[in-house]
Order: sequence, then C-alpha cells, then structure tokens
Amino acid sequence: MTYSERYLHLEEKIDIDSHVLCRYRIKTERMSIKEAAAAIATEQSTGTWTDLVTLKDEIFEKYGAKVVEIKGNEASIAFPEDDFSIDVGGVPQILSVIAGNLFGLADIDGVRLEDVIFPPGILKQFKGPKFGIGGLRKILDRPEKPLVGTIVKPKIGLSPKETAEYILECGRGGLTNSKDDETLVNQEFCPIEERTVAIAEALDTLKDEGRRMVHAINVSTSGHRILELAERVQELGALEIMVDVLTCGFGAVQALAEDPSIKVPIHVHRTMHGAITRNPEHGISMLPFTKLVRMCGGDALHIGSLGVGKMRGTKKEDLANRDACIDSTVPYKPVMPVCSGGLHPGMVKKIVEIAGKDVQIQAGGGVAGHPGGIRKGAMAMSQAVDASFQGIELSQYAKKHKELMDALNKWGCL
Ligand code: RUB
Ligand code: CA
Repeated sequence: MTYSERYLHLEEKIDIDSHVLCRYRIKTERMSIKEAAAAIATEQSTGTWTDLVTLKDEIFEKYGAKVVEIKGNEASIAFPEDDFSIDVGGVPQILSVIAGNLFGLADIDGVRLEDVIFPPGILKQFKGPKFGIGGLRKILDRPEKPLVGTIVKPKIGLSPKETAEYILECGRGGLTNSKDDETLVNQEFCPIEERTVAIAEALDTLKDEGRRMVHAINVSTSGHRILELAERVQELGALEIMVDVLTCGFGAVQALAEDPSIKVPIHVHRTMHGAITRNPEHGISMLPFTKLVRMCGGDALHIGSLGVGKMRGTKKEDLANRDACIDSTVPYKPVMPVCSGGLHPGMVKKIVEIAGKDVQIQAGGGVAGHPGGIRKGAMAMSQAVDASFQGIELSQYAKKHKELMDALNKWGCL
C-alpha cells in the first residue's frame, strides 16, 4: 500500500476554525504509526493506493488532510473544512470522510475514531435539540432533580392496554419518564396507534392527578416513513418519540428534529452501538456519535451506565459522552444524558454521584422486577433518586421507605 509523506504536517500549526480535527487510535504491525496515519489521510482526502496524474498541487494543498500530531498509538488528522459538503451532505458525508474507507485498509490492523472536533462553519449547518435538558425539565415541571424513568418490560408481548396500565402504575409510583423498548414498534400484539392512544389516556389521567410524565413512543422505521409515523403518533397524543439512531441513521433524527410539524422531544436510543463502539482497537467510540446526535437535534441520548449497570462501557468513556451532551462551547441546547442498562434502585446513588443531577436514570428490570410489583418498583426508584439528590445513603433512607428497602434486599445491596 502506498502513502505519502506529503500528508504529514507534524510541525505545523493548523487553524482549528477551518478544519475538522479527528483523533484516531491506530493498531499497526506492518507499518509505522506515521505511515498508517499518512495512509489514512491519503485515502480519506485527495489520494488513493497509487499516485494520480490528476492530483494537481493546488488540489492537494487545498483539500489534502494533514496528520498534525502523533502521540503514542494515537494520530490526529485535520481535514480542511472545504472537504465537507455544504448544506446537503449532512452527517452521511461527514462520516464518509472521517469514518469511511479507512476502517477497511488491509495493511492497518485496527483503527478507532476516538474523538472529533468540528469547526464553527460545520456546526452552524446544524440546529441541535429543540428541547434538550431545559425543555424536558419544563415539560415535566422538574427543575432540579434527576429524571427517573423506566423501559416497559418485557420488551415485547404486552398489549396496548397492559402497557398503558403499566405506565399508569409507574406514574403513580413517581416516575417522570417511560419508553417503548427498542424492539417494539408496530407488532400485531401491540399496534403503535392503539398503544399511543392508550398511553396518552394514562398520561392524561396522571396529569389530572397532578403528576407529569412523558412516554417515548418508538417510531424507528424506514427513512421514507419515519416522519409520517412520528406525525401520526403525535396526533394521537404521544408526548415524546424515540428513535434508534444507528439503525435509522442520523438523518432520521435530524429530519424529525428539524421538521416544524414535530413538537415533542426526541429520545435517542443507540441500539447496535456495541458492534461499533465496543472494540477498543477498531471502530468508533461513542463520543463522535454523541456529538453528532446533539448536532442533529436529539433531546435525550443514552450515554451508558457509567460502568455501573449491565452494558459494557467505562466510566471514563461514558462521562466523556455526558460532557459532550452538555458542553457549552457548541452552539446548541444541552442534551439530557440517559443512564440505562441493568440499573436498579441500589445503583442510583452511585450514578448521581458520578453524573450529577442533570441526568435521566432509567430502569426496566429494576422497576418491573420489584417484588411488590410495578408501582412499588417505581416508588423504590423514585425514592432512590430523592435520597441521592439529598445526599442521603440509600440504606438510611430505606429505613423509612419500605419499597426502597425491598429493592435493596432483592438486589443484594444491604
Ligand atoms: C435497559 C434497556 C436499554 C439499555 C440499552 O433495560 O432496555 O435498551 O439501556 O443500553 P434494563 P444503553 O433496565 O432492564 O436493563 O443505554 O447502554 O444503550
Ligand atoms: Ca432496551
């Protein structure tokens, strides 16, 4: 494989405001890291496997990517802003530059895109969330405490009526959020329209009782149908919608967020991300995805359970996602970070200690697995959030809150 040293600019200071800066972790046994980085810069900008008679100096100078730093097994590559499409390219074109062919180069053993920093010219092409943390808190009339939610379990199989009853119980137990699971959309046992109507009634009942709660209806579907489906469930009373961003595409989130007809927040699930993010030596870390979801307008996004729950993910990486959700240097509203996956009341204090109060903590099994049933499971989660918010030890708080005590006992936290 050829590469060109012309793409190495290690001594040069680049203008960060006119480049997209990417950090790659590279595993390479047959070439040096410098050569591998140059090969990536070559392939992803103006070069290919051989020299080109068509590559004029002025094209190379204007559009060639630059390897600007090598540190250990990591290389930073700066792509000139002009390599990116204006207006219509969106995330697909961005990803094919910074995370495209490079992953398949046969002579490089592994590459992981760890981080990306976008310049103002690209950021301004995106609008970010319509609601974000502030908007969700306003809808829920919950200015400070962490949001506390559930994922209806089992993932599949409940009827619309059973789902609505479940949510009613959750709301009465003190939860602020609930959501469809990622595999539920419009199966015969739970048609989406019927489910949406039944849930809307439950949420209305809760409102009449003075409780604010939203449920995210999963509208993940084919590109040509997603907007229509989201509009339909909104018409039927959905107060939030959910999209699986990696299976539907970033464009799906952006299409929904930017369409003026969509007036509810978008909860973004990341099902399938483990296939891309999990291998430390190859793939893409969650961090670039988090930044792109925020650009595209997701209002809440799964960031991982901070090394506490059932899904693999380190506290350091998950916290980097949290930081990208709320980073005040980008021109968008902050995204509500969602901690979820194998959580139960006994883990809530740790989550709040690590993530702070601007977080949505969700438990599926950790609610529906409570020995006293759904409502008590919801109460236990909500009590755990209240205790953690006040900095009180859960075991202490549980002395006067039986539901929490039962949960701590069941999941071996005492
Ligand atoms: C969790 C759940 C979510 C996971 C996804 O259910 O259904 O799909 O949070 O993982 P339970 P992540 O609470 O029963 O484990 O949030 O890491 O993307
Ligand atoms: Ca799930």
